Amino acid sequence: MFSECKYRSTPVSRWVGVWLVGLAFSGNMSVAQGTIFDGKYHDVGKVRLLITNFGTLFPRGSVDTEELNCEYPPNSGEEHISEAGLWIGGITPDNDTLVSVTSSWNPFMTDYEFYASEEPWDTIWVIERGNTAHIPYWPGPYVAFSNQDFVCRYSDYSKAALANPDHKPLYIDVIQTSYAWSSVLLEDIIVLSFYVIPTRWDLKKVYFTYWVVPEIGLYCRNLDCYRPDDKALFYGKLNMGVGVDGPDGSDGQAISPIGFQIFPDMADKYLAADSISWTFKYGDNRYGPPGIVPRYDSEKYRELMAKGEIMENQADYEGTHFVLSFGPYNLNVGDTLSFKVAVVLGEGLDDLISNANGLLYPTDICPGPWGGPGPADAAHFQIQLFQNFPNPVKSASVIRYRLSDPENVSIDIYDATGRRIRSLINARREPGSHRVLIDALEYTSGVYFYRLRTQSGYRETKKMVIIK
Ligand SMILES: [Ca+2]
Ligand SMILES: [Ca+2]
Ligand SMILES: [Ca+2]
Repeated sequence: MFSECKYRSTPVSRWVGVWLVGLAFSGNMSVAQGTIFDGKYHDVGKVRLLITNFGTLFPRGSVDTEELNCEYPPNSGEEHISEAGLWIGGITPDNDTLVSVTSSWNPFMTDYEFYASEEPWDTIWVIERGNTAHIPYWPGPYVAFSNQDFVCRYSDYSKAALANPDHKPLYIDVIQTSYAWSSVLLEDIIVLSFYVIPTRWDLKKVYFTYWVVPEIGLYCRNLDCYRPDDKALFYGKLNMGVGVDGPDGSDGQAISPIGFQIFPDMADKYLAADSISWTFKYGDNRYGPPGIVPRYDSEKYRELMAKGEIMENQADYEGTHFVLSFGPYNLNVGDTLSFKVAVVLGEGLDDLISNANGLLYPTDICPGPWGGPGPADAAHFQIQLFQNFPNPVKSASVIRYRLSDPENVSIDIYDATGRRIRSLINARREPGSHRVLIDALEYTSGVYFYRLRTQSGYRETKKMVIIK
């Protein structure tokens, strides 16, 4: 339906406007009136990756496009992504189990659940290193972190999303930033950061999933020619699912597989892997579009949890899609949960893994998004002590807290009788998010309390349970 559009003629912002025209062709103009669909390419490193302002790595409706969604290396003509995006599931105060899905295509044209608002600025912002932007929903000036930062926002309750008759929203905002670098160290990687913000309800048992349909190989107009010979592998220590192209097929054998690493920010990076599950060929129909497979929210929610399993690697090159999930968290209004997804490529699987390994110690090469206070924290700028995760504690756990100003803070541990048994910190800290590690080896099994105290007079106590 988009064959008359010539995308190649204009750089970065080529799809603004074009997609509005496309909507008219799709007959959906009334649904999304005023919403501007935006798609831009990260193109400063070796990965040329499409980002959209509704959360997918695939352009809406443009199955006929001649553009690649993720080309690597440059000018190779090798495609790596058919589609990818988010599922976010949780339980509302009314005990509805809902999943909101970023989607870009399905045969019924009804399942879009995230859209930008109708504000004219709710497109993809492009900010280059050294530059600052004033983005209406960003707390304070946005300062670019990478050579090419993209920032956008989408919601599952925006006017266009609510126009979808099949959709019941969780009422969440997602602010998405993505980063691309031109330096040799990071040119094979794009990092996406997601800040998930509940706006109406305190949500229980919230799971987060990144879904991926890798279709890897020399690009061909007929999608079926490279669909059938890919498979998926999981690298648990790297929090990474990888799509690999088989040696056969009319698409040749791609130079690079494609890896997706998921990093929950709420937990310590080493604990995060414990909460991550992985499955491939989710749902009953392995070729169905992720927006509708599985069809119902309750089924999607089960797949979000992936039944708590880490699946075996896929044995055969027969086509694949996979999900990386983590959770659950109770996410209250006023909380922001953030996590990152790194899209990693390389000159072959060994090089890809080497690139992904670099990100396990990201502060060496990649300060900022991993190490520092998150911007969404600043959006809810208040002192707060969070429930330790995981809890109960079997081996290790993380206590996270947040400060609004630089000040002296202490966190002490008390036993069930109220006796102070340990001081975790007593030091000056900067504004933003901080973490303290709990090692269960240092405690006997039982109930404990931890108390945050600040110089400014803030006090908060929470309970944790050690079970060994
Ligand atoms: Ca839904
Ligand atoms: Ca293939
Ligand atoms: Ca192949």
